[in-house]
Amino acid sequence: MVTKNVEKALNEQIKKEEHSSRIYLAMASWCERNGYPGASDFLYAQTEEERMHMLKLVHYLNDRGGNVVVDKLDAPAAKYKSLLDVFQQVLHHEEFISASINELYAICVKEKDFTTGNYLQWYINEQIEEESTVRSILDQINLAGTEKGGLFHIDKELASAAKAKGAAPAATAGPAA
Ligand code: OFO
Repeated sequence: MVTKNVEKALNEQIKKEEHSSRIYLAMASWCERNGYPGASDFLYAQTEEERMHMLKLVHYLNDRGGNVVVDKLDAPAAKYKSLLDVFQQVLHHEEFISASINELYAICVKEKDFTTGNYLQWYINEQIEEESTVRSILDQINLAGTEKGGLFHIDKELASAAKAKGAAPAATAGPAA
């Protein structure tokens, strides 16, 4: 059984992971409408990944005898100034999530719940990887500046990165026949 404090903190993280999924959905949609199909595919794939992060915690909390709360969520921003703005916000959000997971880990240590602390190690490693990926995307966007050819190239790279994640291209994705 998890303690009440760990249950509460896990539920807060579940909410944040689901919210991350919605934030990236709004960004993916903006990119799709604004001529960045590769960035769009990348962010749609990220939407799915965040949902998976949320579901992993839901299953874990249920397995440990806790009660999952499916809470209401705020609407994410719908407009962005540029591709740079989108990825700056992604980094800002991922840093917020990393801090939140660290805080959750600290609660587990305080409550002597080393099983949950151990489980969270996967999330800690995932955050290191995600932050580093977003930082290198931002470096490339900053290098390209407003140069159209550079941004076009970055978008192509993001399409390949999305493909590597196993995402279907947004332009061709549709309901199964
Ligand atoms: Fe990258 O956020 Fe989930 O964990």
